[in-house]
Amino acid sequence: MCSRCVCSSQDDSFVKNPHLCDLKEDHLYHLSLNTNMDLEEMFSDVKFVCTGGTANRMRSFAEYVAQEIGHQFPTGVQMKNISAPADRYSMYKVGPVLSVSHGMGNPSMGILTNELIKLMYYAKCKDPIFFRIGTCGSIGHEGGTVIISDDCCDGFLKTSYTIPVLGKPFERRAQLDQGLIIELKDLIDKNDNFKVVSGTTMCAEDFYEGQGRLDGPFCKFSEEDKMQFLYRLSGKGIINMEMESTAFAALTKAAGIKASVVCVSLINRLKGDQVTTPKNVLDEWQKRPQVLVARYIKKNLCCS
Ligand code: R2B
Repeated sequence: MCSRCVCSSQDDSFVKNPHLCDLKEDHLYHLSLNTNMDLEEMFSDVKFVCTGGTANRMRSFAEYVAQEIGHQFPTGVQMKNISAPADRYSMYKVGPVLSVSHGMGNPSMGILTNELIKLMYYAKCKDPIFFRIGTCGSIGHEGGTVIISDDCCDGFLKTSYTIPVLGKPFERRAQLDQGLIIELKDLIDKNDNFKVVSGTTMCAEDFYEGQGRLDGPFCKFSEEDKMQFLYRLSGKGIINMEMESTAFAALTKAAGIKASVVCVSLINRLKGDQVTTPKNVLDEWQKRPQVLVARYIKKNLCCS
């Protein structure tokens, strides 16, 4: 049996792949980490894994969380992008918090989530909680509204994540932790300068036609078709659209890891397609999901 053996995979193991035993070493290539490193020493204290679209946002989240939890880096040590050599994702570690960029779309999110799950396994992390702190378009809520996904579906409105595997569709249920949603909602403060709502999230495979936008280079449907579609979604309890939730929810669920998706709406899609809000306002809005998730981390730090 190798030191990382998962042949005897207990049900509570994050990974469920006996082939991993055949690897002499495992390279988490996109994170620039491998099992020749002491991953346990480097990461076993991680309790919260926060992912978000862009490298800059996740760097500022790491700085913000450091402030919020009062994390001091040892003298002479600076927060650094651990995954910089791979030049794909950015990853920062602030005590028990990992802040990682996931790029855009399910394929990018899927690669990252697979490697993060293996990292949790190799590092022997205990009960980590994953968050996606993102942006989205909402259906019926104004820009700046924070949306907690209580379920997610794909563009065919199936509550699963389906990818072709060996030439055939392979489907996994995309499910988010319901308890975590309640805990996050409990952290809403009446003095917050933003609204928080929850509902189902549609995860599109595309930003333009895939989200019923009329402003892409190609479009074969009318404004009326688009509005009918948006109202159909709304009738099914779908309140926002983004592009990463199903991969994130399905893979974390398969690993037995609690996960939540908290996004800020950049636009009410019932009113248009283009995001025209000034950058400084968008920047302030993007901090809102971070505020809620940092509050959760702070509250649960002591008992984690
Ligand atoms: C929301 O914003 C990005 C597209 O602009 C994408 O990552 C998403 O899900």
